[in-house]
Amino acid sequence: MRYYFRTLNSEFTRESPNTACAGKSEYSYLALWQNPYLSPVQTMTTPQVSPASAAALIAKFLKARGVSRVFALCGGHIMPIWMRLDAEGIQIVDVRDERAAVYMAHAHSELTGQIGVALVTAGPGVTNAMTGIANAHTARASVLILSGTPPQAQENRGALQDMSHIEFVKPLTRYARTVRNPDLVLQELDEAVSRALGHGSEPGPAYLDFPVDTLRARVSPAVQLPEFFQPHAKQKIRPEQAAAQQAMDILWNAKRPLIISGRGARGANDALIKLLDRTGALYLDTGESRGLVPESHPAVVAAMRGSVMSQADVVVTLGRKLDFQLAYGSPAVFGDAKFIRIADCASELRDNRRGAAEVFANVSCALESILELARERTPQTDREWASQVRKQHEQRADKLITSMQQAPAGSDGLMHPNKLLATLRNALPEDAVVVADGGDFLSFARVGLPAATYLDPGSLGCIGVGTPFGIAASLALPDRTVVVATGDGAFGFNAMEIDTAVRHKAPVLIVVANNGSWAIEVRDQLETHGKVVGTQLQFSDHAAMARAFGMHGERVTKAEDLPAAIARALANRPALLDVLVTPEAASSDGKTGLAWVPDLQALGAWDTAEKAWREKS
Ligand SMILES: Cc1ncc(C[n+]2csc(CCOP(=O)(O)OP(=O)(O)O)c2C)c(N)n1
Ligand SMILES: [Mg+2]
Repeated sequence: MRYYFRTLNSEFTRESPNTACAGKSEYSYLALWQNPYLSPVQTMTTPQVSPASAAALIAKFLKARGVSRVFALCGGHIMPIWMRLDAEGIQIVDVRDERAAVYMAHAHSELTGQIGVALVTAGPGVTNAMTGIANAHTARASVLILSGTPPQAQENRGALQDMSHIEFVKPLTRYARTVRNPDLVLQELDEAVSRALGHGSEPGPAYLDFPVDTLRARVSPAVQLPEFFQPHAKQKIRPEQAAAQQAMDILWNAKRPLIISGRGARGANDALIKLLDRTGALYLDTGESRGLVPESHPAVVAAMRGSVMSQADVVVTLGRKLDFQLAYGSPAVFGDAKFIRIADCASELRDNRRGAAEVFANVSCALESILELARERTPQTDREWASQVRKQHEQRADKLITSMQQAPAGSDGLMHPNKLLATLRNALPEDAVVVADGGDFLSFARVGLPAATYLDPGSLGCIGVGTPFGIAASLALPDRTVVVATGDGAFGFNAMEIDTAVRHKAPVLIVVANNGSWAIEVRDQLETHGKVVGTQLQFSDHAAMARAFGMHGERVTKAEDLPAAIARALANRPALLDVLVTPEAASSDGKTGLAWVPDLQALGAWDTAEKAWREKS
C-alpha cells in the first residue's frame, strides 16, 4: 500500500512496511507516528514482491552462495531485494551512508575470503557508494554492489533518482551491467560474483543494477538452472615448468634474496615459510598480506625495510604490485637487483618492472613447484648478511617498544600517540584484529600496533574506512577482539556509523587519537609553506558523541588513566575512547615526505635517489 501524505510544506509518499507481502494494507503511518502534519490524501495499491520475482531470485542466489549478511541503506528502488533478503533470513546491516556499506562489505570479504555484498539505492545511493567502490577497486577486494534504477518506462524521463550508473562505475569495477530482463538475472549474478572473486582475472568490485519493475517481475522457472546457484570452486593456476625452473635458478643463485608478499600471496603461508626456511631469504610483508609469516621468523626484517630493499640482489614479489610503497621497483632504490615476479593475475605480475623470471600461477602452487624443482640444491644465500640484517631489525624493533613506552608528552602536556599505542598494545590479546586509520596516527599505529590480522586505508589512501571496517570485522569475527585505531580527522568521515555499531551490537573498540587537527597536513603546511590554513580541527569530545548514540564512551586525557579506561571499554563493547594526544609528534610518514607528494617517488629520499639516477643515466 502506498500512502500519499501532505506535510506542512510538501507532499511526499511512503511505502507501507509490509508492502512486500501485503499488497493491500490498512496500515496507517498517521497512527504509527501520530504526526499531526501527516494526513493520507489518497491511497493506491502497490505491486507485490512475490517469491517468484527477480528480487526473490537475487536473495535465493545470495543465500545459495553462502551470503549471510548484506550491508545496505534502504530506498524504494531496492526495496524488493531488501524485503526478499529478509525473507531468506539474510541479515541486513543497515548503515548510515552507502560509502560505509561498501567499506563494510570490503572488510567482510578481506577477512572471510568470501564475497562481500553491499546494497545501495539508485542515484545518490550509488554516488555515495563510489569511494567505497574505488577503494575496493584499488585494493582488489571482492565486493558485489547491487542497486536499483527507475522502472524502464520512466528511464531517461527525469525519473526520481534516475542516473546512468554504469557509465561512472565502469572504470572502477570488474563488471558493471544493468539487468533489464528478469530471465537474465541469475546468470548475470553468477558472472558478477565470479568476476568479483577474480576467477580467471583480477578480483575487485562488481556492480549490477536492476530497474525496479524488473525486480518485481516474474522469472521463468525454466531459466532458473540449478547450476547457477552452485558456487564456483576456486581453481588454482599451476605454473609452467620452465618459468618455475627459471625462478628457482635465479633465487638459488642469489646472495642477498628478498621476498615481498602482497594480496595475491594470502593463503600461501605454508609454502612461503618453507621457501624462507629453505633459502634463508629475507622477508618483507606489506599491509595487504599481514600475518602470513610470524614476526618471530628469522626472515622477518620489517624494521629494516628501506635498507634491505637497496641491499637485495634478487627481489621476489609474491602477488604484490610494485606500487609507490615499493618505490615502483625502480633501480634508483633497488639498484641492480633482478626481479622474480609471481602472481595469478596480470596486474601483479609485471607492473612497473619485468621479472627476470615471471611465473603466472597461484602463489602457493608456484612456491611448491619451485621447492620441488630445487630438491637438495644448496642455495647461495649469504647467511651472514641475512642474520646481520635480522639482528638490526630486532634491535630496532626492541628500541621501538622501549621508546613507545617512554614517548614524552608534547609541550602542550598531551600524551604522545606512541604512549597510547604502547598501552593499547599491552591490553590487546595476541589474536586481536587491528584496523588503523588516519594520517600521522596511521603511520604510528601501522608500526606500533602489530597484528596478524590488519586492515588500513590501503594504497588508495582512503582515510575514513576505520569505523566501518571495524564494525564489519567485529561482526565477521565475533570471537576476536577488534580495535580501530584512528585519527580524529579520519574518524569524522564515518563517525555516524557508531550508530550502526550500537544497533547491530558490533563489539568493536574504537580508539580515537584526538590531536585536534589533520596533523600530518598541518606539519606539511608548516614545513613546506610556513602557514597553517584549514587543517585545524577542534578537540571535539567524540566520547560524548558515542554516548549520545548509546555507546560506551570515555574521554581520556592522562596517560595514567588509560589502562583502566581501555579495560572498561574492552568489557563494554561497542565502545569508544577519545584519547587526547599531542599534535606535535611527527610520524615517519610525515618525516619521509609522503604528505608533500614528491614528483618522482612517494618518499623524499627515494625521490632524491630517483632524480640522481635519472640524471646519471
Ligand atoms: C578521503 C581522504 N581525504 C583526505 C585525505 C588526505 N589526508 C591524508 S592523511 C590526512 C590527515 C588525517 O588526519 P587524522 O585522521 O586526524 O590523523 P593525524 O594526522 O591527525 O594523526 C588527510 C586529510 C585522504 N588521504 N583521504
Ligand atoms: Mg588528527
